[in-house]
Amino acid sequence: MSEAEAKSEDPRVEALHERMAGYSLGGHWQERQQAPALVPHLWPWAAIYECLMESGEVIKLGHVGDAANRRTVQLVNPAITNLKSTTRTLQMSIQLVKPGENAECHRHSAAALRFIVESDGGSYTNVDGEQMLMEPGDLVLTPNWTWHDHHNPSDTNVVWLDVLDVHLAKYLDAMYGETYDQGQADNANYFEGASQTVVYPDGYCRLRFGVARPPQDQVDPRFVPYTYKWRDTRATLDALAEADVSDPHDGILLDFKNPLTGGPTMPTINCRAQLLSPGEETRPHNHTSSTIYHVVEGEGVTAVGSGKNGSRDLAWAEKDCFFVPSKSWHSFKNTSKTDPAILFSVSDKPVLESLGLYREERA
Ligand code: 1HN
Repeated sequence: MSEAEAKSEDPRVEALHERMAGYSLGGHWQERQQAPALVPHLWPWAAIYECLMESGEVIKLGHVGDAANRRTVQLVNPAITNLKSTTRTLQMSIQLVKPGENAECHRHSAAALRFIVESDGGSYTNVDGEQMLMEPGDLVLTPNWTWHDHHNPSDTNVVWLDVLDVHLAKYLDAMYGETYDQGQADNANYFEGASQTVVYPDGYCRLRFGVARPPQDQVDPRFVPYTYKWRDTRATLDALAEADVSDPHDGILLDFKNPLTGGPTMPTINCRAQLLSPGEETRPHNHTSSTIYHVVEGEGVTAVGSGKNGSRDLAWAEKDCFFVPSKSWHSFKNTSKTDPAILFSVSDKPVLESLGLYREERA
């Protein structure tokens, strides 16, 4: 119904509207405010990096209770700058930890992951006691309610992408958290400090939750701390490219599966890596999940087109980040004739699927 039709000349209808408003009631036929449609967008790495490095000069990394308890530059969808949010559900930010710095320990209901962009391999995140070393391309999971603190004992910067489902958790009024000292206050072995001690060495999770593992496990399989090494992911992409096992809409496509359930990476966030062969052009598709991409290597164009969200050709190069909204038709082109292009991406697909809201259309 159009606005003109909804507005009545009839004084009884106007009076009804007023009376209903007084009771906090509304009529189905009345106008309402629509949430703005999210727009496709590309954040060039040069702009992100320039601001991140500047933040390294002027923002001092604070304690865990401070606003600057992490030094991250956040990707903001231009349609919802007031929310400082990348998508309706997810936040992608880029974090810098300088040599000698530590980001203190906390945990929260929101699930988080890190995808490493720049590191000499000497930095690590401690997740529930495991020292997870960070090398470029590694994916480190910090599922809901796992303790995590970040450490850079090396002499070069470490830079990574943070992805959290904070906006979904906030929308559901389910965001909560605590700092390590609060969480340990009633623990007999109370450890007064801002960091966890390292209990498990790097790689423990891949053994502990590997294909040979204890038969009766007490852990909740949906929330296991885990690291996927880029050397393994890259080798799989290359092997499949060699075997030519390609998806018409996404090229060579890998899901980062939960190691125990075989389901999505985490209950609210799915991660993928995809390889587009030199010169490859994919067919368009659209789906109700929305996706944030990061270019691991190569260059190309993602054509995003849909009436409501506008139409854009997002031309990307190494390390750029870009967003494709829900229900937007999109296709990829690797513009190099000689080199593969590799994208890492995160989406809220598991949320849509688990609620029966996932739908895909393919051309
Ligand atoms: C958070 O806890 C981290 O632990 C990074 O490193 C980014 C963005 C929003 C909310 C919490 C971290 C975050 C965050």
